[in-house]
Amino acid sequence: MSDAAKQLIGTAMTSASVPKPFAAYAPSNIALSKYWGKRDHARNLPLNSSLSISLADWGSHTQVSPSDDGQDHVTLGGKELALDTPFAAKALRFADLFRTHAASAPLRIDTNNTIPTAAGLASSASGFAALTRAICGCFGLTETLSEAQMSLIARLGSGSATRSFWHGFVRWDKGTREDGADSFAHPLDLNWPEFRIAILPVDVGPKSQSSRDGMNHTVVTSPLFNSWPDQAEADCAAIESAIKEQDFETLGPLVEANALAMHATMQAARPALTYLTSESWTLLERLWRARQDGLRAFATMDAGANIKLIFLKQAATDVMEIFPQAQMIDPFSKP
Ligand code: 2P0
Repeated sequence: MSDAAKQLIGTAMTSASVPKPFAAYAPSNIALSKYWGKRDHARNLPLNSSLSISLADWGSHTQVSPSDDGQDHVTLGGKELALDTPFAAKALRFADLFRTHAASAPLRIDTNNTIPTAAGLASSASGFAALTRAICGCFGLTETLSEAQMSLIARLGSGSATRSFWHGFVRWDKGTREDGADSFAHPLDLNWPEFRIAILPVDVGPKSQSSRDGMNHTVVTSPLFNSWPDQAEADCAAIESAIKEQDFETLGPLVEANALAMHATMQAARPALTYLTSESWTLLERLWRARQDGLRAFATMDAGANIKLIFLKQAATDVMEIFPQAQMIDPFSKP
């Protein structure tokens, strides 16, 4: 069966120019309505739509250039990586999608992440989005391919990368086509300057299980997963409406409920999968107690132990007092 992303690349590469160095940036993102479960593994096609907020200047800077010694090179944070390390191998496998049409193009891929290591946030979303932009720029395709088309292509690297092409709120429509032609993201195109995010780091080490494996294990073994895709689709629509109305009192509870429902599907998997640790739950309990005392902040959690809070600017002082370790992000600040 044909693949829409590969077809797009193939068509675009017929007008590729001689490779030249090109640097790109993409922000990381946090899903407010989660992507959890695939209908197609090879294409990272999701079972449900999702909606995220981008993390402004927390993301990935990637430069792709023609290599001057005939060999591929991959660096991360200024350090040259062996080409068989997972990061280098994944980046080159992705670059190969383009190079099947320009086979003799050895490349240098230099990536620097600006996400504080202490925040413990995975960067595959910003990494594959920045890599897609930089490869397209290197081959002179930035006029040929739209942002939406690049979002569709980045999906082949990592699902969450689909949402990392814009600042602010971004929705990834699941699409229904088998070739993935209608599964890409678009920005909601609205400003909400008071909107804030705080990261509460819990465990900044590598994940116990990759989200890719965790997702698949949940889909295959969790008896609670059956109810997830419809619920997630409904949550995504309701969360989009609440954002458009800038109705935080509706948005916050929906975001928290969506994250807890995703984690419930994992806990019901056989054997159970849990990314949340006792420290995560302690923080959630502290949040819930603070909410009873009037704090207007809500939590979301991904495939890791860290807690992320959403709130409005007026709650920032209280959030910092209750959670002094919070790392604050202003997603609509101008970079
Ligand atoms: C999300 N996560 O919507 C969800 C919530 C984790 C929990 O997208 O297999 O690394 O590369 O498509 O994008 C993490 O999954 O998975 C993720 P692949 P990805 O942000």
